[in-house]
Amino acid sequence: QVLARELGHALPRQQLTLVFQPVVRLQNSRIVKAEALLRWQHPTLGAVPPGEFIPVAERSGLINPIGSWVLHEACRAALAWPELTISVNVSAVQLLQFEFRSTVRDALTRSGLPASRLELELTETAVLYEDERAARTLQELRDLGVLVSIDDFGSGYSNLMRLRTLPITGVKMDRSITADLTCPQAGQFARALTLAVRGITRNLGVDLTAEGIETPEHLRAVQDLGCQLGQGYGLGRPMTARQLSEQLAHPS
Ligand code: G
Ligand code: G
Ligand code: MN
Ligand code: NA
Repeated sequence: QVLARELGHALPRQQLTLVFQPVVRLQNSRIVKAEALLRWQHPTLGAVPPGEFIPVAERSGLINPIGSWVLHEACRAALAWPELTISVNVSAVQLLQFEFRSTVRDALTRSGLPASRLELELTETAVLYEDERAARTLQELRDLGVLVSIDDFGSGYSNLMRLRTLPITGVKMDRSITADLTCPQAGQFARALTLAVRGITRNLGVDLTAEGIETPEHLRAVQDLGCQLGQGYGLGRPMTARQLSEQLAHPS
């Protein structure tokens, strides 16, 4: 309740900010995308993790104004990085909202960002449940020209057939699978799963991103399994827009 009340003031009081985490092409270590991640700094509660306040925002409906702000801010920030695609997380509540498509169109028009440089990340559960409606909504978004990826794939009830029927442009494999790759017990299954998803995404002509790359061993494993893109603390932490600009100017 405290969170819900305080979250209602977060936007007008300018307590929300975005950080950006690089997504890297594994072949050449180049940054090709940045994922926008929301942060809430409250004067007395401190930094509230998104894992805590996003569900509150979803239940209260605040996710819609907040999500709209995120889209506008992310598109605006992306203007500074002409070579990058900007990825924005979208929750099921937003996706199923009637105005969502016009919110996206608005963010593009007002920022001037080309639609092809915006990627929306939808979690599996958001798009895999409400079949017909979700597929139609996704197609409408694709018609705007934006990219659409399934986020956290492999963390829930993954449906491989849905990958074929949904109009998506990418799959982001959940970090739990990357973590399993270097585990003695779980490793074998995780490798088989990664190869299967790699085969399917290649067949569909969509991107595959391995999430949660934390160690050189993770990096090696996902490269060996043919993942094109990678993301994780080992490749780049979430950072401010200024820090990302610096990193792009001076790749280390
Ligand atoms: O940044 P962090 O790892 O703490 O994020 C935790 C969760 O919050 C992740 O599932 C992430 O996708 C989600 N998240 C972060 N930023 C946003 C946002 O702007 N909108 C939505 N809907 N979810 C977000
Ligand atoms: O659900 P989604 O994939 O959007 O969640 C993104 C969240 O994952 C971000 O909050 C980000 O901070 C976190 N994250 C990014 N890279 C790593 C990583 O290598 N390890 C862990 N544990 N979390 C990560
Ligand atoms: Mn994400
Ligand atoms: Na994810």
